[in-house]
Amino acid sequence: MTSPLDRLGARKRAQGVGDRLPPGQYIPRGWPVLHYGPVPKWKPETWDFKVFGETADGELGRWTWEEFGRLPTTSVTADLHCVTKFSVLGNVWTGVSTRTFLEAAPPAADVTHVLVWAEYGYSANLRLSDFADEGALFVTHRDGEPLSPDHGFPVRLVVPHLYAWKGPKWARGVEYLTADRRGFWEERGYHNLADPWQEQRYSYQEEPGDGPD
Ligand SMILES: Nc1nc2c(c(=O)[nH]1)N[C@H]1C(S)=C(S)[C@@H](COP(=O)(O)O)O[C@H]1N2
Ligand SMILES: [Mo]
Repeated sequence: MTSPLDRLGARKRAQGVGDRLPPGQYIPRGWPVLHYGPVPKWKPETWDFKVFGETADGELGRWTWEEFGRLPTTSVTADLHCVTKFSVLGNVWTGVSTRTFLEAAPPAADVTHVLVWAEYGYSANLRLSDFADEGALFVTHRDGEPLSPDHGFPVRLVVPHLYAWKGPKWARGVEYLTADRRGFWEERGYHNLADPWQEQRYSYQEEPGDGPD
């Protein structure tokens, strides 16, 4: 007799994803749209991207849309894991590396965390090391196509090694912090760290030291 777990393993192998799907995740049809609140209207004349908070020189980093468009871009192939359990595999993300902003507007020496801010006050907090991960990009394109408005046009953060709520759509800036501060979903019961391989879904699973009180 095959157990339900064996059958699950067989199905994943049949889909050719093997060990690539984190525990509890499934592959949906297409690319679902998921967010809280309305899709913001994009106004290129007033749009800007800011790096603020505890910068090394105390100055603000600011890019207009035109200036943002002149930043170097890079591509990363990665999977997207939503805490509601869908995973969209093999996306080719193109955008500006978080490291580009860390170099252009460096954080002060005692910065440990960042809050990434988006339209309407959405935010997600990240450890500086997670934010600086090689795969983390402020994404403008997926599979060579510009993001659609509901997927975050013009710019969203993607942090492939964490659950997708850590990647704000319609991103507008980064705040450098010298102490951790919970973002939008982290204040509403989601795990502070969000590693899908450890199934860090909810704040009640946090261990001492995983997050601020
Ligand atoms: N601004 C904003 N970004 C957001 C969210 C949100 O509510 N607002 N939801 C997050 C969550 S929970 C997920 S799973 C992904 C979904 O991205 P998608 O709609 O492109 O699949 O966006 C993330 N980014
Ligand atoms: Mo999500």
